[in-house]
Order: sequence, then structure tokens, then C-alpha cells
Amino acid sequence: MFKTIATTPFDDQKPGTSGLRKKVPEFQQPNYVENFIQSVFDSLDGFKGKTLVIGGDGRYYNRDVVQIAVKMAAANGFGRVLVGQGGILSTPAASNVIRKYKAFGGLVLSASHNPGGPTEDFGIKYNISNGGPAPEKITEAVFARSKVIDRYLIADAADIDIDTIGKQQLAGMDVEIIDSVSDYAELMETLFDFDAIRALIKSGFTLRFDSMHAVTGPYGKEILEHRLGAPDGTCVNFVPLEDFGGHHPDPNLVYAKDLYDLLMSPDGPDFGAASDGDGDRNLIIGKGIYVTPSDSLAMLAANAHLAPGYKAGLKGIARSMPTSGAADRVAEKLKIGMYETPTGWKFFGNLLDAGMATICGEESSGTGSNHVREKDGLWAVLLWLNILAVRKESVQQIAREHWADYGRNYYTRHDYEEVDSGAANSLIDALRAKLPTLAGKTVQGLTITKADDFAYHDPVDKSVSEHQGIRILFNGGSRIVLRLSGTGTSGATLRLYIERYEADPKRHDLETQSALADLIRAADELTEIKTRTGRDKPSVIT
Ligand code: VG1
Ligand code: CO
Repeated sequence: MFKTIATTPFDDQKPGTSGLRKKVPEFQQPNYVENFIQSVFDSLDGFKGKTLVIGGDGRYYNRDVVQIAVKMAAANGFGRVLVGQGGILSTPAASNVIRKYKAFGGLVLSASHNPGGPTEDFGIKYNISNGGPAPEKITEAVFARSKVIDRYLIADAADIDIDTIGKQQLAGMDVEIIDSVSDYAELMETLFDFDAIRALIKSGFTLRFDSMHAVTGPYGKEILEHRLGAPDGTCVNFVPLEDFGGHHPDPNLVYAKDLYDLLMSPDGPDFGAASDGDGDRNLIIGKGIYVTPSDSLAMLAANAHLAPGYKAGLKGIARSMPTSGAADRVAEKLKIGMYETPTGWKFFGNLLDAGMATICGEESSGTGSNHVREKDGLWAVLLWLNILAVRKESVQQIAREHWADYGRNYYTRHDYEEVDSGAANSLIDALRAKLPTLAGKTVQGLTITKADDFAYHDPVDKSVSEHQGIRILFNGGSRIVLRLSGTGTSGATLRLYIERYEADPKRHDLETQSALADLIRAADELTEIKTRTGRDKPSVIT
């Protein structure tokens, strides 16, 4: 019934910022998926007889990998697997299922906002029993194991039926196909005032939610249209497609430009939002105003007490290092802790588990709270709606009042995608070598106060993560940050983050790129990004 299959290692199974991501043809190499999943299981202890959650964002190859994972779970001794119907679980929903059913862990199959399809991206991530991404200690063990693996275990059994809700058996292991949406929708009802949001919508408030042909389609339909009474048509692109309709399911101003244009038009709705491939990111646009993810984090934190789930207030706020400092001033005013972590949700888990932070966020459209251990796109949308329902003001008014109270952080990210890896690494090395000499220097009229390579000292488990991004700080609190992406699948992606703080409300109406023009020039001079990459402009500006 169980087979032990001999295999040889692949040398490229190092999990990145969020799991292992590769092109589908790489995952389709014989034994590639099996080697990685076995390396995960071999790096864990004590799961015999326990429950494993399996689900993904529905992209191409999802269904095949679900079958492989179920058979390997049985052969490795798990007692039960919970699988989202059709192999579908959004990333936050998977996190919730792991927590709710006290599973040992979960395999989340997704390459998030990256395109899907036979020649596009796929990904596998392991989440631990708190529902969050495995910490570096585990991902490093998985990579080490993948380099020496010589066998994997798999059940010799027929495929399970992943489309019918209910219980089955596979080689003596219990298999349960669960509704992908209901547990998550129930959790949302415990956090937010659905009556208030329903009343807001009934009063004529209009919204649009764009699932970008990805996993949040069924979640949006159920929660926004069925439970909250938003009219049919509020949710668009809500049927998850294996190739996301050929688009990037990345909710930013480039790939969700139609939504942006609609919200900027005179007849557009009051509120627009979108989510990514696996449902953990959010894009928030009010009528006539785009809210940057860093600002959204700050505004949500400042107003969270208006939603029932957070009425007792926040314990603390955490943000990734490249995320703007807007939330820091909210934490200061609320007199609560503020934590700065490296990029990637895995670093928030300890702070959330320890009750040190309640709300976390990243500049890359990720916000979430202690309700799960992943960022959560629809959660951010619902918290915004709850706040709008209570304050009875527009997004525009709330944002302007926020800036007037706290000041505004102008913020942008410039991505240089698919850059030659050698050129990107030597750029980072050259900049790193210059760091000790930078403080006190003036570039483009701006004086550098500090320059370093960010290292994170986890206050809970005391682990240290080094080389998490280069920061150059200027007089007055402006800053540039440069790091290499850990989620791309071809070449290297350089991310340049630029931020300026502006206290004066008379200067809160500037266009972002012009408000940051001198810093953008300084960044180019310091990093030599244009000459070293041979690019005259970024691939994506958000
Ligand atoms: C990117 C983002 C990071 C996010 C990660 C996973 O990582 O910058 O903030 O946590 O994607 O998000 P990187 O290493 O490419 O910068 V998702 O929605 O792709 O799971
Ligand atoms: Co995602």
C-alpha cells in the first residue's frame, strides 16, 4: 500500500520569502514536487496520527499536487487530511482552518500574485500549527534536507474525489473535503459588525470587489453579496481560473488599473478593492483616492477599535521594515508597541502568538491581524467597510483627517524585474561595501544620517535574521531601502522603496513621484541602479 521511491536531490529547493516558487515545468520534473514535500515532512517531528490541511489558490497544477500531497501524507503517517473543496483554500482561509481544527500544519499551494498557467508559476508553502508560515528555522531545515534526500514515501492508491464535500479514506487515512469558504466567513462575522455594514450598503453606499479571476471569488461572493447584501455585480472576475484569465493576479495600480480608473471616474462607486491570486493581499481605493498599503495599515490601526473584534484596543502594531513609518505614529499615539520586522509574513507569527502585536502590515498590500497568522485581503476590505459604516465619512475624508492628525508619508516602490542576477548581486554588494562611509554625506542636497544592512532580532525567540535590506536614512526622516525579492521565478528583482514624511497639511496634495523626486535621484546616484541594470526606468511603480 505504501511505497518507498528512490530519488536524487535537486539543488534549487530553497524556500524564499513565502515558500518555494518556480515555473510549472520545473515543478513537473519527475520527483520535484515529491522531493520537496518529503523534505518538509522529514524536517518535522511528531505528526504521526495528526491532521494536515491541504489547499491552494486553484492555479494550474493545483489539483495534481493536492493528489500527490494527500498520498504522501498517508504514507508518512498523518492521521487525517482536510482538503478545501476542489483543492481551493485562500491563504488566510487555510491559516484559519489549521487553527480552528487544531491541525499539525498545512501545505498551501500558491505562487500568490505571480501569473499562473502551464508555463507560469506554481508554489508550495508549509504552515505550522499556529496557522502561519514556517519560520526560518524550519525552512532552512527543509532546504538542507532537500539537498541530500534519497527517497520519498507515497501511497499506492487511486486519486481521491476532491470535489465532493464529505469524508473518504485513502490507504487507511481519513480524508475530509471541506467547504472552502464557510469557516472563513464565520470567522469574519465574529470580527466585524455585519449589521452595520449591511445598513451602509442598504443606504446606497456602492462598492466593487475585483477577485482578478483568482481565489477570493467565492469568498467575496458569499460574504459581500450573500451575507452583506451587496447587489449582484459588486464582485467582478469572481470565477477562479487556472491561468487567472492570462493576467497577473496582483492588486496594484498596474494590474488593477481598470478598477483604479473606475474609482477615479465621476460615476464610480464609493469604494473599490481587489485581492491577489491566493487572497492574502488587498488593494483599497476610495472614490477619488488611492490608499497606499502603508497608509491603509496606519488608518486601519487608528480606527480598528470601531470594529467589534478590536474594541478592546490593540496590543501593538508590527510592520515590515520597508513599509512606511505611518503606522509608527499611530502606535506612538496609542502608546502601544511598534515592531519592525523583515519582509515576509513569517516574521509576524511570534509577535502575534506572544500577544505583542494585534495588527501587522506590509507595503506590498498585505495587512492582517491576530485572527489568523497570514495577511488577509478580504479582512482588510471588511475592516475598512466596518470603519466607513461607523464613521459615516468617505475614504477621502478619513484619509485627509488622518494625514492632518499624523502627517503624511509619501511612499513609492520601484521594482526592476527580471534583472540579470549577477548584476543585481554585485549592485547590492557594492552598496553594502559603501555603507560604513555614507553617514554625513550629502547626495542631491540630502544629508545621510545613517546607512545599514537591516538585521532583525526577534524579541520572542531571540533568533537573528541578517541582510534583510539596505536602508539609507536622511535628515528629516526620509529614507530609501533596497532589497532583492525572494518571490520571483526568473532572474532577480530589485525593489527600491522610497519614503518622505510631510507634516504640513498644506503639502498633502502633491503627486507622489514628484514629492519624492529628489530622493529618487539620490537613490539612483547611490545605487547606480540604472547603469548597473541597463534599465532606464523601473518595470513597475507602485
Ligand atoms: C513579496 C513582498 C512581501 C510579501 C511576499 C509574499 O516578497 O515584498 O512583502 O510578504 O511577497 O506575498 P519579495 O521577497 O518578493 O519582496 V504573497 O501575497 O506573494 O504570498
Ligand atoms: Co498573496
